Amino acid sequence: MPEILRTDPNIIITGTPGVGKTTTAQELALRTGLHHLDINEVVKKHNIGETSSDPDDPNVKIVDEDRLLDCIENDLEEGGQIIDWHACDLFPPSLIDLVCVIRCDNKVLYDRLKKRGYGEKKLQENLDCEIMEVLVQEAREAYDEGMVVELRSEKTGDVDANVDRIEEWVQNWKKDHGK
Ligand code: DAT
Repeated sequence: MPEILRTDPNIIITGTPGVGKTTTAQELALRTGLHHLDINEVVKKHNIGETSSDPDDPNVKIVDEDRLLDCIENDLEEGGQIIDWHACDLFPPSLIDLVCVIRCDNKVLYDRLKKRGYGEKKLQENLDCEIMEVLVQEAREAYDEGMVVELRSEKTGDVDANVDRIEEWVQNWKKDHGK
């Protein structure tokens, strides 16, 4: 196995819009000191994607993936990035250490997306995405089985419990890699 030079791991937090990626990533960043790399913000900052014209939908739709990777490659090589995005298979596996797919019950997700002001069509598309386990499959196809974990985020306490788990994993990763 090639030696890993980064001193902190790179973690992907992915899942259907509304499942709780950003909430989890922000809390994890606070607790671990790792950097919350919000890909929506990167895309907007570098103007490398199409954003929705709907002000209630902060998610970026179509992204120039090559340019995105150019923008974040140095950060990934340095390590310690918590990548927050609703897609995951574009990030090179050699630069990724853990993939967390956040999951949410569809009734709960419906209420969250409704609160965000999503219209019926967009709401249904996202609920279908969650039911069909699109992100779980994408993650399992792109990364080694042992790197992918599913975490449910439905109740308030779930965020803390999930972050506890990932924080412990980060500590173990550092020990295992002599960091
Ligand atoms: P995402 O980044 O996946 O789009 P988010 O972190 O913005 O999702 O969360 C969507 C909404 O749901 C937001 O109002 C916070 C809330 N939320 C997320 N996880 C939760 C949980 N485990 N319990 C209660 N509310 C949660």
